Amino acid sequence: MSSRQSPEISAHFTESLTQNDPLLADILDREGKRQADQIELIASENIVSRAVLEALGDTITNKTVEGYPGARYHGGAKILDEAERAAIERATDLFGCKYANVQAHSGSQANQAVFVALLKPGDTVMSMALTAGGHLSHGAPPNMSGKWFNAVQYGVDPQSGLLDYDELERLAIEHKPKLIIAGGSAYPRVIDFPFIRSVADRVGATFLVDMAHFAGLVAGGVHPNPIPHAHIVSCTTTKTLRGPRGGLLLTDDPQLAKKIDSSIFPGMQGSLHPNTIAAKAVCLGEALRPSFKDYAGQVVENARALADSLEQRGFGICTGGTDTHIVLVDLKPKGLLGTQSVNFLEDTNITCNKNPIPFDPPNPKQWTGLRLGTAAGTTRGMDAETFTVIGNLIADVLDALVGKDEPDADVVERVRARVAKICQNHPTYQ
Ligand code: DSN
Repeated sequence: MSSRQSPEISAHFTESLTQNDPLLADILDREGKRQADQIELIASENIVSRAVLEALGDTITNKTVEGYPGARYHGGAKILDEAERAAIERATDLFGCKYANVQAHSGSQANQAVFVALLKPGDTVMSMALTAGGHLSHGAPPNMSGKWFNAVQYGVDPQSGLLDYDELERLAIEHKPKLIIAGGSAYPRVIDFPFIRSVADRVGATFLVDMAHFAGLVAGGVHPNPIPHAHIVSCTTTKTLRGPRGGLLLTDDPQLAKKIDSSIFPGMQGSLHPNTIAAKAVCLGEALRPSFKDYAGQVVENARALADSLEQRGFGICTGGTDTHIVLVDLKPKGLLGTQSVNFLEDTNITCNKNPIPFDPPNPKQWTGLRLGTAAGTTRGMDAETFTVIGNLIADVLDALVGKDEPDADVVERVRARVAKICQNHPTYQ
């Protein structure tokens, strides 16, 4: 039987993005090229597999569904149930826990769901301060978590830069928080989960570990797993886990699992994002493969090589090194600021972000740190030797900036050419 569809309807199903929307096609094309041509050092970024991209762009995105597998509010969900069950099963296998909720649209929403599940507005939570390496959604003043809850924040030791466990214990005893959160965005060291759990038990708090940054390292077996110590673990599937943008919540406790499920839906979210759920299942499947262990180990080895190379060139390295993919570079020994350093590095196609060094002023313009991460470069196959070269290229640009408004053009040109070569030697999707 021949189709009676109008040309317009037919085009809806057949037109490419380039035909349909040249403006957006061009923007996406240029962004793809930018990613291929730049060395990506933003610690929260990674480069997903083609398989994850395929799942993200799949027609499963058309499905609207609320509820949980086997108990949906909409029909036609049986196939999507299989995808969500696969994601749940893989998450629990990978992290060795009993329950997983895979529906959170982001890491921040995963954390918000814990707040909604366990707290009332005004309750006290305790977490690492943003300026010490914590996360916005853990009670930072400009965030809902800091506006609606009484957030007490611990920091790091001024000398070592390491988490100040004495302060954490003292504040917990003084303020009796209902929730204690560990984890953050810019803390490069392993956190003492058993100690914080013991403090939480003493004051009757629930212990949440946000492992958004290091989840892939836990999955790869190169970082301690918080699951045996925390009541709840949240994370993103982005970053070191190398998956789509979205959150996970994990626990061994059936009561907490029930509360988390109701808090995500109907407490906070409506329809889930089926394509993201499918892509989460794909990335979790990838992380279960033996090769992911090699990847995770290489991420940490590369971060240590990067930190060493910068330290040898006279930059400060917060905490003296790293246990993860994160290197927090203190620019104060060079008299530089984060913003100018990021901007000139971007001119050479090296991408990173400015960051406060603990005890920096709150104004981002005065931050004196750079946060670097090795997850994306390692995905492209860059090894420790390459990251030593990258550290020296960063140092070349920044040393050329010391005492000046901009680095010498010949230094920028030379570094840009070297970056181009590294990127060509480590191709991505093309
Ligand atoms: N928290 C932000 C970061 O670490 O860059 C985004 O996930």
